[in-house]
Amino acid sequence: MKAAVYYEGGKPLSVEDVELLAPQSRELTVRIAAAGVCHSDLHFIDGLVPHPAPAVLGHEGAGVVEAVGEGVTYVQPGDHVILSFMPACGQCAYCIAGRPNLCIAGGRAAARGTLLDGTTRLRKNGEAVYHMTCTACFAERAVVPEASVVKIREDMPLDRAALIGCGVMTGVGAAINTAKVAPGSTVVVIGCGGVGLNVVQGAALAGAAKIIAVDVIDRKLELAQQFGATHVVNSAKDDPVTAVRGLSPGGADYAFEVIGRPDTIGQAYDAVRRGGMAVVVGLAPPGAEVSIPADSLLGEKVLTGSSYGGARFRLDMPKLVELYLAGKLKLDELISRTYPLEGINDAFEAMRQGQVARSIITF
Ligand code: PAD
Ligand code: ZN
Repeated sequence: MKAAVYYEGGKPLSVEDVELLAPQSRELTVRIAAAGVCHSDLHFIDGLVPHPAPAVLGHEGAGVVEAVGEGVTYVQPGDHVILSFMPACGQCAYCIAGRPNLCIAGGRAAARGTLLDGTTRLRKNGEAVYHMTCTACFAERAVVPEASVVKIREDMPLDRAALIGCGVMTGVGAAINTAKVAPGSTVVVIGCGGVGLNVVQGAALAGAAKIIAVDVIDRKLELAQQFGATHVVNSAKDDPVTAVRGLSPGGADYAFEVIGRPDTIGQAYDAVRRGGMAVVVGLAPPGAEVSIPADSLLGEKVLTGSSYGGARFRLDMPKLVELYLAGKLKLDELISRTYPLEGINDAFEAMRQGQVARSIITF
């Protein structure tokens, strides 16, 4: 089958034939319908974050179950699924506590680039090829753990469903699950790309009164207004913290950093009021550090991260499908461009240049 293979950071992906083995116990094969292009993949491609290599990247996907391995009970061939990039084991303390986004076994598999059993189903010339986050969906097919799929309604378009697999769940979930944005509150979102736009729409869904979008590209700010932003700040021109304090004296109730940079994490923290909450969604490179004025902590500010929107996948993703089908969640507006797999490096270049909200690869 055709897949986009990552060989090393700093080099483009290589679209070539790789071999996909049959699913083993508690695994299944998904025929990928569409895969979203997320900045987390780009961090690996640009060499900012390491990944075992060679590997098939892609973690925002949806498709149709084609075959199931022994012991699979949750789905059968023909079922439509969204891939979850955290294969929650269901047995560790985090899973039991209702925080499967922090699953120990899933996190370990992702770090190794293997499936849950520590091995891979991808081969090139007989040699192992790694799977990003057990999903590896920049490929015509993927073998994934049963724990990596969320079954959805068959009338949900699969290209829209793919976006829920990362950007939408991460962004909307950061607002609704992690911050629990309260109706009437003031929210700042710094970085309005594919994920940040979903923080904006998550805050709007939660009933925020003021949503201040911050980006360095005017086109992103226009998009943010489409997704529910009430005010915009181009931080290449204006200091965002001063602008937020002008719009919301004392600071915002919540601020989200959706880029992955220490300086913008600092802006998010500075933009919230005493007792407010700053939420980091962006993935910073290993070793990056942020510092905050220690005395500000006595103002009871909260600085936290949000991983995968604090989601409980099989509960939250079908709800996002329902919201879309009810006309209450914007997904069509997110898809700026559609590329074939062969165009995947162009899709990442468009992301680097800030030209798109989201691009999808369709098969
Ligand atoms: P994207 O490239 O679509 O969006 C990034 C946005 O940030 C763009 O609109 C940029 O113009 C804007 N930007 C860049 N620099 C600045 C700056 N200095 N000030 C203001 N705006 C700026 O990326 P994305 O939305 O796909 O991903 C965003 C981050 O979220 C990225 O770090 C990714 O790895 C991370 C992520 N985290 C999770 C999670 O579970 N926490 C999941 C998915 C993605
Ligand atoms: Zn992602």
